[in-house]
Amino acid sequence: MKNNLLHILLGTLLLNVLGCASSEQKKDEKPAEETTDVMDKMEWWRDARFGMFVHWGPYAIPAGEHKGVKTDHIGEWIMNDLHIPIKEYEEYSKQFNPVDFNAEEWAALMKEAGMKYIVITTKHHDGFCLWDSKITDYDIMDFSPYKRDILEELAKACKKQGIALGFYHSIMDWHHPQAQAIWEPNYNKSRKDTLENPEFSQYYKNYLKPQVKELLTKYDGVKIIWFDGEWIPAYKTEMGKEMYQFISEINPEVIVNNRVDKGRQGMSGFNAEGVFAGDFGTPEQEIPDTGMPGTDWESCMTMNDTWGYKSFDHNWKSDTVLIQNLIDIVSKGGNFLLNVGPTAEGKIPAPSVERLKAMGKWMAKNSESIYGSSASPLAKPKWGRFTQKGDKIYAHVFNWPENGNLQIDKAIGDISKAYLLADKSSLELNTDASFLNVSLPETAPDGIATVVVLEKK
Ligand code: FHN
Repeated sequence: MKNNLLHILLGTLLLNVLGCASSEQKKDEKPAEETTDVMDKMEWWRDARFGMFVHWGPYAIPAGEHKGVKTDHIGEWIMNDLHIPIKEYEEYSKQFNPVDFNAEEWAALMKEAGMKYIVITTKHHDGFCLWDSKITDYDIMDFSPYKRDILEELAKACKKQGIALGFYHSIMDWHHPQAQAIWEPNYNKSRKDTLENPEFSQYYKNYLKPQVKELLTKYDGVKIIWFDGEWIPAYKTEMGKEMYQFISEINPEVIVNNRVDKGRQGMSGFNAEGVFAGDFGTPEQEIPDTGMPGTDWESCMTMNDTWGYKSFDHNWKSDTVLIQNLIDIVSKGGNFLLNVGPTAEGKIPAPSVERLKAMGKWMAKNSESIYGSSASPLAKPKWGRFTQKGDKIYAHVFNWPENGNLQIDKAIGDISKAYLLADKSSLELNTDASFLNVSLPETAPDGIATVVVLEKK
């Protein structure tokens, strides 16, 4: 994040106090100068702006329905929500055989959509691992009939397409006996009645950390570790700070989200007051109204209402909403991590593919206003959003003015020329007492978002 110098200083302080280092994120801090290597690791991520989130595991088999009961919650939570005992859920894991999975197709689709990175669930809360883990047999190689390392295939395909590789990893684990909480099926009830599994620290030390190390060392080019499930009471802030430091020692270039620690404030995803580890904030299913100046952040969002595949969730967001969400997020200085939930066979659902292709079509003409762009210098106009890069300000027009006159706040400063990004056709400019006015064509060349480039003098 941008206020990293301060973070490094605070991190060093923490190192002394806690015996561990941490790059942390604190709300409302002012950006500091960017001068160290630790900051540089964020550069590519800030330029990228758009990535794919993938939630995939055995929960794609029930696809939201178990023994005739449909869950009204998100698909990947079915084990917990419908109280499926471990042995019964394992039957799904034993059947998980995604014969149609094609890493090259996924990577090509990401590229076509204009996405620059992927974050895939290596293990979600159900505990099933999508790679050949040496630390457990509850994985795709040893437990399922598939016998192919999904992460390895994706790592290769993404490298070929220039897509950066990121791994989601759940701290909470409903399958591991030392991690389960008291409310979960199969919890050893003879233990003390507590919300915290008394053996959690062993799981942390002997399972969670070794798995993270395995993920970071087994695959080529891992750029992001994206934690989740950090809210469980047994996971402590000291563990989060130690985990952050552990990762930095293995590879200081790896970017870690703020859910490695305990600071996340609900769905807004930013850190509460205090000193917490993590390189960026993670608003979930929402876009902060005014962004978060001086802080790196990424909104993660579903295309329908579930992360993991649910056969009966058809509540898809439109192309317009998704494209405008991407622009809105970039105009506030954030990244967009857009989710797909592949089927049990390994296919990205057709409605997701259609939407990604539509986003790709828009990006093919307009990505200059997205990649490497930063937050708008001006407040949100009624007609759309601004982004900026170098001496250019990009006006994204969502609502085409009926009189063909785009009014821009004069606070924008001196503008020498204006043109449409998609075809470079130039636009007339004039200034009156209140506004800079740009004369637009009668009808919007792009009904979702037409980009007008405004070049500063
Ligand atoms: O419980 C998870 C949920 O299943 C999903 O993975 C999302 C993605 O950010 N995170 C959690 C809730 O915060």
